[in-house]
Amino acid sequence: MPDTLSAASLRDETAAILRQTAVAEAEFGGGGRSVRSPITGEAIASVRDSTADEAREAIGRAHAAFLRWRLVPAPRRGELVRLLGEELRAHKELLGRLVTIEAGKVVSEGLGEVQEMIDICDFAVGLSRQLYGLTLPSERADHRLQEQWHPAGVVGVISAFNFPVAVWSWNAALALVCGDPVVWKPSEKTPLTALATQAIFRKAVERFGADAPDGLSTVLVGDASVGEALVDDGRVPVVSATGSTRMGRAVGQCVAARFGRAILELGGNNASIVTPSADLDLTLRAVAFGAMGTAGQRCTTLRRLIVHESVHDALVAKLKRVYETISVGSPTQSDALVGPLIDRAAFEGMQKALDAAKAAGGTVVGGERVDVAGEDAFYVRPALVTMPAQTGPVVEETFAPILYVLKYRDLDEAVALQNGVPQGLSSSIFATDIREVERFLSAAGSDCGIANVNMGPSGAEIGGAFGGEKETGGGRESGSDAWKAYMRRQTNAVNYGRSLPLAQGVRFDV
Ligand code: UN1
Repeated sequence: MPDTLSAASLRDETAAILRQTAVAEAEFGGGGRSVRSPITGEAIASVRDSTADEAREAIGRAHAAFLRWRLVPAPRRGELVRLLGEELRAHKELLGRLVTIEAGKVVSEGLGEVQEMIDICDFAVGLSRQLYGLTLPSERADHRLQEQWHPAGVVGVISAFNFPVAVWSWNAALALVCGDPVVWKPSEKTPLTALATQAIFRKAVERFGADAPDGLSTVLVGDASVGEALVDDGRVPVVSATGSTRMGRAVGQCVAARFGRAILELGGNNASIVTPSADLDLTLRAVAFGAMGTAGQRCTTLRRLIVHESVHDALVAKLKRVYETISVGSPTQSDALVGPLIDRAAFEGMQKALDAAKAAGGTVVGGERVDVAGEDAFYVRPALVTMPAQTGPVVEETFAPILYVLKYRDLDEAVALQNGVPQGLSSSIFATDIREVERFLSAAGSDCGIANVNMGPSGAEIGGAFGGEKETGGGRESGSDAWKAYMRRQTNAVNYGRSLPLAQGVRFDV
């Protein structure tokens, strides 16, 4: 392994970043959980796990914070989020670098993740003056109907390694302006970026002043027992969970059993349809980013390419060349476009899926391990797999850079293939024929929460609602009116007259 990739330098750099963001020394050294950088696979810090009891105490503090924070005017709450956005701007390079070190993202994606946090803060600041309800006509004389949105309570956030900080910010920025404290359990694989984010949040709180109660934001590093404490606690009315469908099914059922609200953002098995009218050069570039960006480790990664038979062979030939030449390497040591997989399990999962694809008649290009930094780092050449049918691993989400290519004859068949998997997060069509585009976007088209045109399924902006249907869980986060999930709706009927007419003409004269 070259010296420049040694863990010592990554460990030193990590410690320097954490100190500069004012994370206490004790928080990242001497704990029982060792944190590894996927860049080299070696330990860069060790953190202490919270216990389930500590989690319950933290929820108690967050609930006490809620009782005060809900009374702070929403635009003033927005001021805290504005300051958070400012602190994130000031720390963009440092936090982006830490995302690269801890999650293995290439440099521009590490920075892009922090930009996404800044964007949602800006969005939430504006939102803090727009948490509006409706006024509705009443059927009764001298009556008025209205709805108001009130803070819901503590929001639990469970996030995954692949967007180690942005997903927290989608939830936290909205929750905070909505009047809700946040208790966050980050992925066990990426606690350091969470600790740094929390330290950055503390800076915003210090500048904000005394009306920010303690316990507005808490990070709980720990295993499933910490997640369970969040999920089971009646003082946490909203739980937002990002991760596998298996995890989400368990979380959703527990939260539902106590009549809490779960916002679930689970697996994706996203497809793009390439039609005969597609601009193939643009398609090629979009497919490359969609399928290989973030080393295939986005929920929105392009995993299935459904190509019209008239353009299939030409596009596959071009794609093969891109797959054979795409740069795979260390995100800190090169300007490679594809960084490492998160760990050995991810690599093994990828190999298993490729074996299953071959057994189902698939032809595989790529997929082999690339030695960049020794045996504890898992770099792979992305895999392009032409499949005879949508069977076997094609209907599952494998969190790795595998793109399955399928052939179709008419658009109905393509849409049926696109919709023919259990997941329903994101999708796209490449077409310049407006009829085909509109059919894809119609009620009989894509069944996903996101449906794009002439771009891949990944890389969403924060302004739209983010999430998907079916096994993706149905939750919506980020933009549009996703904020409503963080508040409780109250309908008010107000009688300003002297008589008491009853609705529906009911009479009850005493
Ligand atoms: C995820 O992979 O969990 O749309 C979220 C995108 C990003 C978010 C992905 N803005 O690809």
